[in-house]
Amino acid sequence: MKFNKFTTSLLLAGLCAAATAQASDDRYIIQVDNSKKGVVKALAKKMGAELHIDGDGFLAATFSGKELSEVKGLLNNPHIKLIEVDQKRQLMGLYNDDAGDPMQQQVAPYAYYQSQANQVTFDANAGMKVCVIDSGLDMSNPDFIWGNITGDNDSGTGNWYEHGGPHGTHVAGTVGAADNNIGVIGMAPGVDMHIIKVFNAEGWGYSSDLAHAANLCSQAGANIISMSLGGGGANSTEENAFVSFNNAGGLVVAAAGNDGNNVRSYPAGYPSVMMVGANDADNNIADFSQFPSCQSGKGKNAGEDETTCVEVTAGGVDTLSTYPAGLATSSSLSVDGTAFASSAMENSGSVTASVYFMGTAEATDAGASGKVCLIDRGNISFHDKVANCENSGGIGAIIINNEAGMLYGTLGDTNTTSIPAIGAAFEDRTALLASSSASIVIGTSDYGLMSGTSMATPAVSGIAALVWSNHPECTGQEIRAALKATAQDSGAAGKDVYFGYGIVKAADADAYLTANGCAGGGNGGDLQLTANGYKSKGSKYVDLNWQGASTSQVDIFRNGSKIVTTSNDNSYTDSISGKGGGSYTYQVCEQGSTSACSETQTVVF
Ligand SMILES: [Ca+2]
Ligand SMILES: [Ca+2]
Ligand SMILES: [Ca+2]
Repeated sequence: MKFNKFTTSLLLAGLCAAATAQASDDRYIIQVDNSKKGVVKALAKKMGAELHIDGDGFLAATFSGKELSEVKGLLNNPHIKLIEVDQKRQLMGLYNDDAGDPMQQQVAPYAYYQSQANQVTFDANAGMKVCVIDSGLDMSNPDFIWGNITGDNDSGTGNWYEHGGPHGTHVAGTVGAADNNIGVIGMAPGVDMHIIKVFNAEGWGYSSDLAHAANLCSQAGANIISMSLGGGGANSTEENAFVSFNNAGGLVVAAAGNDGNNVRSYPAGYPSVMMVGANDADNNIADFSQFPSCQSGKGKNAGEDETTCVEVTAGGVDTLSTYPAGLATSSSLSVDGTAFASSAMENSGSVTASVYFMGTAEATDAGASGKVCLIDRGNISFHDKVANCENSGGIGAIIINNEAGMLYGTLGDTNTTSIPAIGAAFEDRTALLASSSASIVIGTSDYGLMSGTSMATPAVSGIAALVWSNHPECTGQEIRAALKATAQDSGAAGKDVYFGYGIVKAADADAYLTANGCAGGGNGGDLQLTANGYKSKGSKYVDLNWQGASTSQVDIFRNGSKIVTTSNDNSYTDSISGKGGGSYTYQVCEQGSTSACSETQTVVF
């Protein structure tokens, strides 16, 4: 049932990847009183410096071949306040994680800013509750308000508050990690959550199915169900459970899947469930994010149905969130006293030594003995490079990417090495090769990175709770429509199969609901529906009449599921098989839309 690529990037990369700086060779900043700058400039030039910037209260200059201590010695002048390395900033994403170590301070993940969660205040008194159906939430992580969290145990998977792998803990943190002074921050910080543990490291273990889990969410009073899981087959029992949840005013969110193809996964593929894809920090689609077509039905019933494909996306590439305590791996790298971005590859430990460049390290090299090996990516496996370093007497390994960006990787399932090995960014290669000594630390953390539509899904669920908490009078389907109406178009212009409507934006959705009310401001504001039920010869019929739709065909929904796409001739008669009474809700929407719709009308037999 669950995606087999859930944990594509389970291994944690350096937590400060986006925040560290590179010291460029021999370039320094000199802080000096403006009135004395002329004197210092002359002195610096005399020492052979190449002046780059004559700034307000500072100079920036290159002193070729000279270290910081040498420059300080040369420029021994009372007017100089400070001399420091001129840090060269790396290219960053459009959105970045906060700088710092989440074990020491709170670090907001990039998606928090990308989705405007920082611009909307969560109303904890609105009664929002998110039900997370996943692998449990481990109580060892300190970044949750545990008094707001409940769950259901099951004999198949054990206690909900003990993890069955870090996935569920990571997902829950994205929804609702606390706003405090440590860890990360959820999209709806501290929101009430109900945890249903349906799988663990051994796989799917729940004694029943998602329909049962959905009912437990409903019994717990949840407004939102968040499912970072999925699989191939549709199942009417499951689908009915989600339709019922929606009809009671709820919202159901699920992951599109991580296979990078156009397969439609379930539960996300059900019309009742909002399908979420993943984007990165630069507003690009994740290469793993599935993109099923929006075509559904066969023959004359075939048509566009936007509820069967990706509706929106959120950040899901290298997402920083909570782990069971100590289960994440963190790394740090500094060379000649300057911190550089890194990613932990394998083996824990802390080493400091001179560096030795081994090229691509395709053979052992006695020169590496007692040193930290600097190794270029390419030609042979990461594992064999590290093994050649270790077999040469090397005590640590830094593998440098051979293309732009950070090198993320592991040494594989049959790792025979024991020395700490980290990845480094290609952009830092020159500086690393020019360095003399390096310190590598690989340790454990309570916070780490994962990638997947599994990470984008709780972002959308949390944003829905955040927005909804400010508009508690709205239904889940109205929140869903508002998130789509205000999503930022990305990728190909207009709605597309990768992004759906685009990247969710909390502040824009909040403003949209404030301006337009729960029904929104779409074309559907004018769509009026009446429904009249009657029985004839033992069968139930409902005459539907509507006005105000602008498309040539309309979609008709019964109990939250589309029953037909029919011509926009203002009337349709639905027939319901089966004896007995019952209550049925109807809605008419412009074709392919779930936002340009009439109000819901209910018929009771
Ligand atoms: Ca926190
Ligand atoms: Ca769907
Ligand atoms: Ca688009």
